[in-house]
Amino acid sequence: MTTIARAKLAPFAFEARQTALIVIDMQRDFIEPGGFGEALGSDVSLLSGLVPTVARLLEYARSAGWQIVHTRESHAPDLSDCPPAKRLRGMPNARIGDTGPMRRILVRGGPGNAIIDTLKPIENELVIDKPGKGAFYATRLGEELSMRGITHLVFAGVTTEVCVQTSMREADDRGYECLLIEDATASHIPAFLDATIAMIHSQGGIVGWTAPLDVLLEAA
Ligand code: TIU
Repeated sequence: MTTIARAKLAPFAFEARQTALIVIDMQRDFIEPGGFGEALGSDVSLLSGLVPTVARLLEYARSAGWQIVHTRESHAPDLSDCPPAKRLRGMPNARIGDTGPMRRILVRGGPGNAIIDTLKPIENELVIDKPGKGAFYATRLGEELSMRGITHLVFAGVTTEVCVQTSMREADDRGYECLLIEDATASHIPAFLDATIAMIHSQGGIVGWTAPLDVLLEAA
């Protein structure tokens, strides 16, 4: 059992073999220019500084024997899993399924949809393609975690207030104990990162715990 005594709002205790690291959407479509992030009008340069911290977290989680899960926000080439309410967000000439500098935006199998090289999945790691913001909606993630006896989830990735927070809330509703690594997540709007962390702490830690990476590493 490992206990992060300095997690907020309270100590976070977990067993490595029941813990999964969920790395949300560290894809070229969000981190690099020319993808979905930019199509939504966001400054993607605010996300690239995050990569070394996620890489350190991933390295630690692999060495500790946690289950590793990578998600990709992605859609089928025929967009049958992309409702108009989602497709019509963003700029009119750069929507999901349109062709951009990294080929079709947010379409499964394209170069822009791939996880960035530095964080590439390795053998025995799960890759979950998700058509929504949350990692549980319309995916097999819940079944994969329950088959492995996972009870504790540690979250990282982008963007904090959209796919990371939605996934953490979905996980909380499903009974997982959830920890967000504060400096292993980023937003195009820095104030939203701070607001998300504050929301997690509010009401007695309403949807889980948070801690910076160094606090996790010193406890381990
Ligand atoms: N819009 C935005 O900030 N994010 C997304 O649409 N997807 C994820 O957060 N992955």
